[in-house]
Amino acid sequence: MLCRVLDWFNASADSAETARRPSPQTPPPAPPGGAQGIPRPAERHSPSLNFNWLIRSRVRGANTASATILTFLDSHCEVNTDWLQPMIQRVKEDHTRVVSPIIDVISLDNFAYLAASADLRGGFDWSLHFKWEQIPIEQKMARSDPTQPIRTPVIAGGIFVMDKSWFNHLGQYDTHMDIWGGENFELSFRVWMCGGSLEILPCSRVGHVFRKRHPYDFPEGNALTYIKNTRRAAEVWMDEYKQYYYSARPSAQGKAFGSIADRLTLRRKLNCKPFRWYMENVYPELRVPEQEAVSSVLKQGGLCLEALGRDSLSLAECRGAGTNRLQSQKWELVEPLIRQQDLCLAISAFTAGSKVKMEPCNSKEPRQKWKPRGPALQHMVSGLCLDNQGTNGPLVISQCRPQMAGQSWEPQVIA
Ligand SMILES: [Mn+2]
Repeated sequence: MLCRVLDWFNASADSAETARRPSPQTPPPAPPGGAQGIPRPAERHSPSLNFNWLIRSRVRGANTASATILTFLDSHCEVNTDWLQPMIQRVKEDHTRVVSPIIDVISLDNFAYLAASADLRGGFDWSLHFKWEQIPIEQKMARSDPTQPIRTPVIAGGIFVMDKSWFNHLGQYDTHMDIWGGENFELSFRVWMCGGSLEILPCSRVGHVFRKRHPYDFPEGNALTYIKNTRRAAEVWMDEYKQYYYSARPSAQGKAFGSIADRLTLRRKLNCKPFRWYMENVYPELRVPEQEAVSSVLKQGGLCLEALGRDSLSLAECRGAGTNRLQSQKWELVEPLIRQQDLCLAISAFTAGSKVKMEPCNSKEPRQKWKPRGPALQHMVSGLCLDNQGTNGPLVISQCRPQMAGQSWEPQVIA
């Protein structure tokens, strides 16, 4: 069954659509389209006259729909067997859920249907670029049943099921956004922060034709549209975190984005939570870019961790005080790195007992990634903890036992 509703809107939308060549494991973002089961508006809208026709057409479709649950789809998709019931069921149980199917890949070249991976969710980086990502390992381990819904920080685009009164209550769409792009962020932030939730339901599968090209390969006009739309999402919803969006996308600064007064009013009226809440509860995996470095000493017993060259890490008498602290005892904990000037704490191998040394910092290097675990410092990939072995012998990583003195590192900020 082809979902061919409002497809003349989308015929033009497609020329501006996101599009990497997808592999079945990592399908690219699905841009938006029309709403299903909705009569076509009587008059045709010319894109040159109505720049926001796509988003507006979705709102018009939603207003016209007589059902209590709305299903939004792109025109260039094909639904799979029994795709709709599982999503409707989830919304019936809780009307604040916004439910998306797994989006399979329909080949652009031959319309072949390729199953997408069933353990991906929607994520993004600070430039508000959508990406599919693996479910965090803890959530993956907690899944006892592959049919369980997958909580997702954002939805890919315009394919979802939502209660109509909830859609209206939450303010439909930001109709001052142009054409398409970025509205999935605005909707996703709004749903989470204003009391709802977003999920991908593995029992439901919808195929989608992804385009080959990336939106930023397109002429400037499309990039500007994307900037305007994401800027509106950032300005209305991201609070102080919008600074990271502007750092990641400096070209957005100073670009016009229209008035957001009505959306800010909506946010106040709905009493939505701050973006900090979203960061802490919905998407803690999104790392805040390098925080301002704070120098600390790492204390164990009465001694301080000291680095004298790359291969000489040891505990030594704490020397100096405040800003006069010995340079070799000053550390900056900027997750995931533990750094001293340009060198970072790194393991030499991933097995217990491996020595720890200093090497030039590289936040992408798995051997350099650490996180606090109680008083201990845990190497993120091996799961082992920084250990002095209680003998002030060479520093190694060993099985985490944070209560052991040799694994207790108390960072003390240097005033
Ligand atoms: Mn699409």
